Amino acid sequence: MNEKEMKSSITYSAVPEALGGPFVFWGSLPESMGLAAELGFDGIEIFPPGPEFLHQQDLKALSARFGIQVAAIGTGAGWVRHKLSLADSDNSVRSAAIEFLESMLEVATQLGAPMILGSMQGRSGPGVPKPLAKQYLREGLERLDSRARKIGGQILYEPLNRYETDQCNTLAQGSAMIRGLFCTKLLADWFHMNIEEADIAASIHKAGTAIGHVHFADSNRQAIGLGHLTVSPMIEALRSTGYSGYLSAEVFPLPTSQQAAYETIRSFEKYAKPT
Ligand code: LER
Ligand code: MN
Repeated sequence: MNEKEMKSSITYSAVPEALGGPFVFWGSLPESMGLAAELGFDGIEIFPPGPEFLHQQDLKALSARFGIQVAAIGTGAGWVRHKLSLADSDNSVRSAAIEFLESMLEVATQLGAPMILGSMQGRSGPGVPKPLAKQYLREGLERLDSRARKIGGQILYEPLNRYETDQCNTLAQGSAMIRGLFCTKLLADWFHMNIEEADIAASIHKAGTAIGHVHFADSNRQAIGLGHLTVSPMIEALRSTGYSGYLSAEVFPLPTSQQAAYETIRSFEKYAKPT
Protein backbone atom coordinates (compact mmCIF):
# COMPACT_ATOMS: atom_id res chain seq x y z
CA MET A 1 0.00 0.00 0.00
CA ASN A 2 1.42 3.37 -1.03
CA GLU A 3 1.41 5.83 1.91
CA LYS A 4 0.19 8.58 -0.43
CA GLU A 5 -2.87 6.69 -1.67
CA MET A 6 -6.33 6.64 -0.15
CA LYS A 7 -7.25 3.47 1.71
CA SER A 8 -10.46 1.43 1.72
CA SER A 9 -12.38 0.52 4.86
CA ILE A 10 -15.64 -1.19 5.75
CA THR A 11 -17.77 -0.84 8.90
CA TYR A 12 -18.56 -3.44 11.55
CA SER A 13 -21.04 -3.00 14.43
CA ALA A 14 -21.34 -4.94 17.69
CA VAL A 15 -24.10 -2.72 19.07
CA PRO A 16 -27.54 -4.38 19.07
CA GLU A 17 -29.24 -1.01 19.75
CA ALA A 18 -27.88 0.19 16.38
CA LEU A 19 -29.52 -2.60 14.37
CA GLY A 20 -30.97 -1.11 11.21
CA GLY A 21 -28.17 1.48 11.23
CA PRO A 22 -25.56 2.17 8.55
CA PHE A 23 -23.05 -0.59 9.26
CA VAL A 24 -22.10 -3.24 6.73
CA PHE A 25 -20.97 -6.15 8.89
CA TRP A 26 -22.55 -7.51 12.08
CA GLY A 27 -22.02 -10.69 14.07
CA SER A 28 -18.60 -12.26 14.29
CA LEU A 29 -15.69 -9.81 14.10
CA PRO A 30 -13.11 -12.40 12.88
CA GLU A 31 -15.53 -13.55 10.15
CA SER A 32 -16.18 -9.95 9.11
CA MET A 33 -12.47 -9.22 8.97
CA GLY A 34 -11.96 -12.37 6.91
CA LEU A 35 -14.62 -11.27 4.40
CA ALA A 36 -13.17 -7.76 4.27
CA ALA A 37 -9.70 -9.21 3.64
CA GLU A 38 -11.00 -11.46 0.85
CA LEU A 39 -12.49 -8.45 -0.90
CA GLY A 40 -9.23 -6.51 -0.56
CA PHE A 41 -10.15 -3.87 2.04
CA ASP A 42 -7.27 -2.12 3.81
CA GLY A 43 -9.11 -1.44 7.05
CA ILE A 44 -12.16 -2.04 9.21
CA GLU A 45 -13.98 0.63 11.24
CA ILE A 46 -15.38 -0.79 14.46
CA PHE A 47 -18.49 0.37 16.30
CA PRO A 48 -18.24 -1.31 19.74
CA PRO A 49 -20.72 -1.16 22.65
CA GLY A 50 -17.88 0.12 24.84
CA PRO A 51 -14.15 -0.18 25.55
CA GLU A 52 -14.51 -3.65 27.15
CA PHE A 53 -15.55 -5.14 23.80
CA LEU A 54 -12.26 -4.00 22.26
CA HIS A 55 -10.26 -5.32 25.20
CA GLN A 56 -11.95 -8.72 24.83
CA GLN A 57 -10.91 -9.15 21.17
CA ASP A 58 -7.33 -9.89 20.28
CA LEU A 59 -7.44 -7.20 17.65
CA LYS A 60 -3.70 -6.99 17.12
CA ALA A 61 -3.60 -10.72 16.31
CA LEU A 62 -6.71 -10.47 14.08
CA SER A 63 -5.18 -7.50 12.27
CA ALA A 64 -1.98 -9.40 11.61
CA ARG A 65 -3.84 -12.59 10.59
CA PHE A 66 -6.03 -10.85 8.01
CA GLY A 67 -3.71 -8.01 7.00
CA ILE A 68 -6.43 -5.48 7.90
CA GLN A 69 -5.87 -2.33 9.99
CA VAL A 70 -8.33 -0.87 12.48
CA ALA A 71 -9.32 2.26 10.53
CA ALA A 72 -11.27 4.02 13.29
CA ILE A 73 -13.33 3.40 16.42
CA GLY A 74 -16.90 4.75 16.59
CA THR A 75 -18.40 5.98 19.87
CA GLY A 76 -22.09 6.26 18.96
CA ALA A 77 -22.90 3.50 21.49
CA GLY A 78 -22.31 6.09 24.21
CA TRP A 79 -25.43 7.79 22.85
CA VAL A 80 -27.64 4.94 21.53
CA ARG A 81 -26.88 2.68 24.51
CA HIS A 82 -26.12 4.95 27.47
CA LYS A 83 -27.74 8.26 26.35
CA LEU A 84 -24.49 10.12 27.06
CA SER A 85 -23.76 13.36 25.24
CA LEU A 86 -21.30 16.20 25.61
CA ALA A 87 -24.16 18.74 25.46
CA ASP A 88 -26.45 17.28 28.15
CA SER A 89 -27.95 19.84 30.55
CA ASP A 90 -26.82 17.68 33.49
CA ASN A 91 -23.19 18.17 34.47
CA SER A 92 -22.89 14.60 35.76
CA VAL A 93 -24.06 13.22 32.38
CA ARG A 94 -21.53 15.41 30.55
CA SER A 95 -18.81 14.12 32.88
CA ALA A 96 -19.88 10.51 32.27
CA ALA A 97 -19.78 11.23 28.51
CA ILE A 98 -16.19 12.49 28.80
CA GLU A 99 -15.23 9.49 30.89
CA PHE A 100 -16.71 7.10 28.30
CA LEU A 101 -14.93 8.94 25.47
CA GLU A 102 -11.61 9.01 27.32
CA SER A 103 -11.75 5.26 27.86
CA MET A 104 -12.57 4.74 24.17
CA LEU A 105 -9.72 7.07 23.17
CA GLU A 106 -7.34 5.06 25.33
CA VAL A 107 -8.15 1.75 23.66
CA ALA A 108 -8.39 3.25 20.15
CA THR A 109 -4.90 4.73 20.65
CA GLN A 110 -3.56 1.35 21.78
CA LEU A 111 -4.90 -0.04 18.50
CA GLY A 112 -3.29 2.79 16.51
CA ALA A 113 -6.72 4.05 15.43
CA PRO A 114 -8.46 7.42 15.73
CA MET A 115 -11.63 7.80 17.81
CA ILE A 116 -14.75 9.26 16.20
CA LEU A 117 -16.98 11.81 17.93
CA GLY A 118 -20.32 11.77 16.09
CA SER A 119 -23.65 11.26 17.87
CA MET A 120 -22.15 11.90 21.31
CA GLN A 121 -21.65 15.57 20.44
CA GLY A 122 -25.33 16.04 21.35
CA ARG A 123 -27.51 19.01 20.47
CA SER A 124 -29.38 21.92 22.03
CA GLY A 125 -32.48 21.17 24.11
CA PRO A 126 -34.42 22.17 27.23
CA GLY A 127 -32.04 24.12 29.48
CA VAL A 128 -29.31 24.08 26.82
CA PRO A 129 -29.69 26.84 24.21
CA LYS A 130 -27.65 26.45 21.03
CA PRO A 131 -24.68 28.65 22.05
CA LEU A 132 -24.36 26.75 25.33
CA ALA A 133 -24.54 23.37 23.53
CA LYS A 134 -21.70 24.55 21.29
CA GLN A 135 -19.71 25.75 24.30
CA TYR A 136 -20.13 22.37 26.01
CA LEU A 137 -19.03 20.63 22.82
CA ARG A 138 -15.94 22.81 22.45
CA GLU A 139 -15.03 22.26 26.14
CA GLY A 140 -15.40 18.50 25.66
CA LEU A 141 -13.30 18.56 22.50
CA GLU A 142 -10.57 20.57 24.24
CA ARG A 143 -10.42 18.06 27.06
CA LEU A 144 -10.31 15.07 24.73
CA ASP A 145 -7.76 16.77 22.49
CA SER A 146 -5.42 17.42 25.41
CA ARG A 147 -5.79 13.78 26.50
CA ALA A 148 -5.04 12.67 22.92
CA ARG A 149 -1.97 14.89 22.91
CA LYS A 150 -0.66 13.20 26.05
CA ILE A 151 -1.16 9.65 24.85
CA GLY A 152 -0.48 10.07 21.10
CA GLY A 153 -4.11 9.64 20.10
CA GLN A 154 -6.26 11.14 17.38
CA ILE A 155 -9.85 12.37 17.39
CA LEU A 156 -12.20 12.69 14.42
CA TYR A 157 -15.00 15.22 14.86
CA GLU A 158 -17.98 14.56 12.58
CA PRO A 159 -20.47 17.22 11.44
CA LEU A 160 -23.90 15.58 11.08
CA ASN A 161 -27.01 16.55 9.14
CA ARG A 162 -29.64 18.84 10.72
CA TYR A 163 -31.97 15.96 11.68
CA GLU A 164 -29.28 14.52 13.98
CA THR A 165 -27.65 17.61 15.49
CA ASP A 166 -27.69 21.40 15.45
CA GLN A 167 -24.06 21.66 16.58
CA CYS A 168 -22.19 21.60 13.24
CA ASN A 169 -23.83 20.51 9.99
CA THR A 170 -21.14 21.45 7.47
CA LEU A 171 -17.39 20.99 7.16
CA ALA A 172 -16.93 24.77 7.42
CA GLN A 173 -18.74 24.80 10.78
CA GLY A 174 -16.76 21.75 11.85
CA SER A 175 -13.46 23.45 10.89
CA ALA A 176 -14.38 26.43 13.09
CA MET A 177 -15.29 24.09 15.97
CA ILE A 178 -11.92 22.30 15.96
CA ARG A 179 -9.76 25.37 15.24
CA GLY A 180 -6.60 25.48 17.38
CA LEU A 181 -6.87 21.86 18.53
CA PHE A 182 -3.81 19.68 17.99
CA CYS A 183 -4.98 16.09 17.59
CA THR A 184 -8.49 16.58 16.20
CA LYS A 185 -9.47 16.39 12.55
CA LEU A 186 -12.76 16.34 10.67
CA LEU A 187 -14.72 13.32 9.55
CA ALA A 188 -16.37 14.09 6.20
CA ASP A 189 -19.45 11.86 5.89
CA TRP A 190 -20.77 12.09 2.35
CA PHE A 191 -24.32 11.13 3.38
CA HIS A 192 -24.52 14.12 5.73
CA MET A 193 -22.69 16.35 3.26
CA ASN A 194 -25.16 15.50 0.50
CA ILE A 195 -27.91 16.95 2.71
CA GLU A 196 -26.05 20.01 4.01
CA GLU A 197 -23.34 21.22 1.64
CA ALA A 198 -24.05 23.50 -1.32
CA ASP A 199 -21.10 22.02 -3.22
CA ILE A 200 -19.54 18.90 -1.73
CA ALA A 201 -16.30 18.99 -3.73
CA ALA A 202 -15.76 22.69 -2.98
CA SER A 203 -16.33 22.08 0.74
CA ILE A 204 -13.81 19.23 0.74
CA HIS A 205 -11.33 21.47 -1.03
CA LYS A 206 -11.86 24.26 1.48
CA ALA A 207 -11.58 22.01 4.54
CA GLY A 208 -8.29 20.74 3.05
CA THR A 209 -5.90 18.99 5.41
CA ALA A 210 -8.36 19.31 8.31
CA ILE A 211 -10.08 16.19 6.90
CA GLY A 212 -8.84 13.06 8.66
CA HIS A 213 -11.39 10.43 7.65
CA VAL A 214 -14.23 9.96 5.15
CA HIS A 215 -17.51 8.09 5.49
CA PHE A 216 -17.83 6.79 1.95
CA ALA A 217 -21.59 6.70 1.48
CA ASP A 218 -23.90 7.50 -1.39
CA SER A 219 -26.88 9.91 -1.31
CA ASN A 220 -29.23 7.21 0.04
CA ARG A 221 -26.64 5.96 2.55
CA GLN A 222 -26.04 2.85 0.51
CA ALA A 223 -22.70 1.76 -0.96
CA ILE A 224 -21.13 4.27 -3.34
CA GLY A 225 -22.53 3.51 -6.78
CA LEU A 226 -26.02 2.65 -5.49
CA GLY A 227 -27.18 6.28 -5.11
CA HIS A 228 -26.88 9.45 -7.17
CA LEU A 229 -23.71 11.18 -5.92
CA THR A 230 -21.27 12.35 -8.59
CA VAL A 231 -18.19 10.84 -7.04
CA SER A 232 -15.27 11.85 -9.31
CA PRO A 233 -15.12 15.56 -8.35
CA MET A 234 -15.24 14.60 -4.66
CA ILE A 235 -12.32 12.19 -5.04
CA GLU A 236 -10.45 14.78 -7.10
CA ALA A 237 -11.01 17.37 -4.35
CA LEU A 238 -9.65 14.95 -1.74
CA ARG A 239 -6.68 14.19 -3.96
CA SER A 240 -5.93 17.88 -4.39
CA THR A 241 -5.69 18.23 -0.60
CA GLY A 242 -3.18 15.34 -0.48
CA TYR A 243 -5.64 13.12 1.41
CA SER A 244 -4.26 9.65 2.13
CA GLY A 245 -6.70 8.51 4.81
CA TYR A 246 -9.56 6.01 4.67
CA LEU A 247 -12.69 5.98 2.57
CA SER A 248 -14.78 4.00 5.01
CA ALA A 249 -18.17 2.61 4.02
CA GLU A 250 -20.60 3.61 6.75
CA VAL A 251 -23.60 2.39 4.76
CA PHE A 252 -26.64 0.19 5.13
CA PRO A 253 -26.06 -3.53 4.54
CA LEU A 254 -28.21 -3.35 1.40
CA PRO A 255 -29.17 -5.34 -0.56
CA THR A 256 -27.00 -7.60 1.67
CA SER A 257 -23.83 -7.03 3.71
CA GLN A 258 -21.76 -8.90 1.12
CA GLN A 259 -23.18 -6.94 -1.79
CA ALA A 260 -22.74 -3.61 -0.02
CA ALA A 261 -19.11 -4.56 0.66
CA TYR A 262 -18.60 -5.72 -2.91
CA GLU A 263 -20.14 -2.54 -4.41
CA THR A 264 -17.97 -0.43 -2.08
CA ILE A 265 -14.70 -2.04 -3.07
CA ARG A 266 -15.69 -1.92 -6.74
CA SER A 267 -16.39 1.82 -6.49
CA PHE A 268 -13.23 2.37 -4.46
CA GLU A 269 -11.20 0.71 -7.20
CA LYS A 270 -13.02 2.60 -9.91
CA TYR A 271 -12.72 6.08 -8.42
CA ALA A 272 -9.94 6.15 -5.82
CA LYS A 273 -7.23 3.84 -7.12
CA PRO A 274 -4.62 5.68 -9.16
CA THR A 275 -4.61 4.63 -12.81
C1 LER B 1 -21.96 8.48 12.60
O1 LER B 1 -20.77 8.27 11.88
C2 LER B 1 -22.99 9.10 11.78
O2 LER B 1 -22.78 9.38 10.63
C3 LER B 1 -24.28 9.40 12.38
O3 LER B 1 -25.24 9.62 11.39
C4 LER B 1 -24.78 8.36 13.32
O4 LER B 1 -25.12 7.21 12.61
MN1 MN C 1 -20.85 9.02 9.67
